Amino acid sequence: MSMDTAKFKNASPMAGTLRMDRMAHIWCPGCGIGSEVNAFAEAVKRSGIDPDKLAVVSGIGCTGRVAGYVDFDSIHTTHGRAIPVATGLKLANPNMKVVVFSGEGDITGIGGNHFIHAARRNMDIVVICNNNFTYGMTGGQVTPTTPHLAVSSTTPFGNHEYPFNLPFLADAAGATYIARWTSMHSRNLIQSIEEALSRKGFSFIEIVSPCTTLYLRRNRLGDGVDALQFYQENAVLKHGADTREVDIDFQGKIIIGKFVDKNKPTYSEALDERCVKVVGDDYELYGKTVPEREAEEKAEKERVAARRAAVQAEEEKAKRVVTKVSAKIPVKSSAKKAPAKVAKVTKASAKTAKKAAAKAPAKTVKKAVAKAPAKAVAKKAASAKKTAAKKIVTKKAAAKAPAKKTRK
Ligand SMILES: Cc1ncc(C[n+]2csc(CCOP(=O)(O)OP(=O)(O)O)c2C)c(N)n1
Ligand code: SF4
Ligand SMILES: [Mg+2]
Repeated sequence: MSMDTAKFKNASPMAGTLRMDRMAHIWCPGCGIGSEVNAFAEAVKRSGIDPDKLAVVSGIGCTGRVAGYVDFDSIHTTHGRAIPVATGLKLANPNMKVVVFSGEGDITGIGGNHFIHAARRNMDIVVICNNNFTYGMTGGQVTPTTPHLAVSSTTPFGNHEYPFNLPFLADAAGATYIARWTSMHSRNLIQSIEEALSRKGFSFIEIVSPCTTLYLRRNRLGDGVDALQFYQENAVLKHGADTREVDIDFQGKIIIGKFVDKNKPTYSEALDERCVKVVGDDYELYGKTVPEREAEEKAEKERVAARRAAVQAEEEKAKRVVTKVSAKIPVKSSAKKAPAKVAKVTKASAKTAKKAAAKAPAKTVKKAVAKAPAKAVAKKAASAKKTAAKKIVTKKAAAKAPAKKTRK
């Protein structure tokens, strides 16, 4: 790594939460995992959790690689075994916040049995599940969540199976916090992860996410931007929705929100309660009685709250600086005078751009739309159309002209 690259990486706002020395990452362009990891890192920062008391566990798969990019203690464990490893970590070190970040194949396919039992026990861990409807890393096979009729490498004629509805599965098994977002809903996702990190019990967050290379391409659903647009248009926010009614159909509406948030003794709390009843108040775990451990937990909670308040104060300060700077930026007098006209022109050019876009080759227009304002898009679309027309003429002429040479 050159000095400049190192400097650039260290200056990243994510330095300290993500391992900048390991960038660039392996995920494909448009894949949802990158933005989810960013949201996770941001949530950890805001939560006030001591990074030394946080562990991240991943299984195997594209999502499983998350463990290698976070700058916390982490384990990249075997396929389907992230939850049992996380359970072991939590039991051995109850003061640790333990997060599982893995794919739906890993967590609910090969690891499905561990998933339902950890939820049933209300194990005090956070499970973040990247649901991209496919086994991304191994070539796009069908998974337990692939929508009915979707194409995968093992269901080339459309999936004949019916998928799991993950929030319902988690709910039926006993999870005490259940939410679903898409990789487009970064703010909600940050908030939700922060909330899950601050509570006790089995928290499950599903993130619907595009696997651009295998799922989208095979189903002819466009690229990462198309997926985000689809999520924006088809996600329906319904906090408290009945988990029985949040199935995902192929290209249907996606119900998002926080569905479940309830209190129930965690596995360790229930164990303590039983043991105190049988052994008496002298019962100890790790050499400490229940009240001693509770006092420790309370003190840690106060430290986390103080750190969280400090982070919030920093953010507020940064916001004030931005507001002050933007207040100083002079506004052009022409922009001040004619807002109505500008709005009209923009509307008109958008219409022209839309018309042109409908006629010109899709790829070129998409690129232009992403980068340029409406007027420029119309121009680009028109020139793309001209080029396309030229090509057709050249092709026709070539077809008419006698072949000079025959290829051997
Ligand atoms: C015991 C075992 N079986 C199968 C595999 C092969 N394998 C590796 S990753 C993977 C699929 C992972 O899918 P998912 O969890 O959905 O993650 P994604 O790649 O989609 O993020 C499979 C089947 C393995 N590594 N170990
Ligand atoms: S194969 Fe799919 S899931 Fe894996 S990195 Fe690429 S887009 Fe993401
Ligand atoms: Mg997957």
